[in-house]
Amino acid sequence: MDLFDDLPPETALTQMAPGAVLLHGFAREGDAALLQAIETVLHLAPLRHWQTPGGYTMSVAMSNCGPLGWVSSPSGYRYAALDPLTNQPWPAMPGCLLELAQRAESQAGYPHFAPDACLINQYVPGAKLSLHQDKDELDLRAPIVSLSLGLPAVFLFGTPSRKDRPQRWRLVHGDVVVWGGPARLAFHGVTALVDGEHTLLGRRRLNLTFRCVR
Ligand code: MD3
Ligand code: FE
Repeated sequence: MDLFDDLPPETALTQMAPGAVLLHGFAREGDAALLQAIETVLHLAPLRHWQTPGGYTMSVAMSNCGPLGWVSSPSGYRYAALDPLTNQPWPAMPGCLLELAQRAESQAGYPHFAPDACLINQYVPGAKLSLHQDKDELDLRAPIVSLSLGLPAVFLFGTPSRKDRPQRWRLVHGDVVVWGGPARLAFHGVTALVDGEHTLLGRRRLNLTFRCVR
């Protein structure tokens, strides 16, 4: 049996590196419903700019849904069950988002997993994310699924060594990437968002990452 047997014909798939699979336009269909679900979450847990332990304010605005959320403060990063802004639990992960993440995972050839955190990143023109690793999740065997919506971004994708020069990939509206196996600890980042206008999202990009934290 071939991994690609049950793909709908319109799903193009690129292996970016061992363990990293790009599903081109996987979420384009139904994008308006996904966006509506995201906006409902953001109404309850507004986007905010975290302070970093290094004393900077991040240019990317962030929020979360699901049982755990990623939070940052001058004293460090962590996953937390309560939103420090509202002191309330993070909003539940909408069913359409969870289903999308799980479908993407099986399309990419990974077994099922149950993400307990979904980070929501918003980029406006000029916002960027410096090269980093995501390694605060307990089970590093579980892949991370990422969903890109809105303006295109240049994604930097390196190796587990910071010294290696990263590859550059353009991620566009509806792209979904599954990062697991040897790609899970790769250094990665996003270059400064170029201004533009997206028909559905306007002058911004949203990126959601689904993770197994505990
Ligand atoms: C590769 N977000 O939230 S998504 C992040 O576009 C983050 O907002 C970026 O990096 C964004 O931590 C990139 C793609 C991504 C996410 C996590 C990864 C790629 C990854 C973890 C390991 C390897
Ligand atoms: Fe990351």
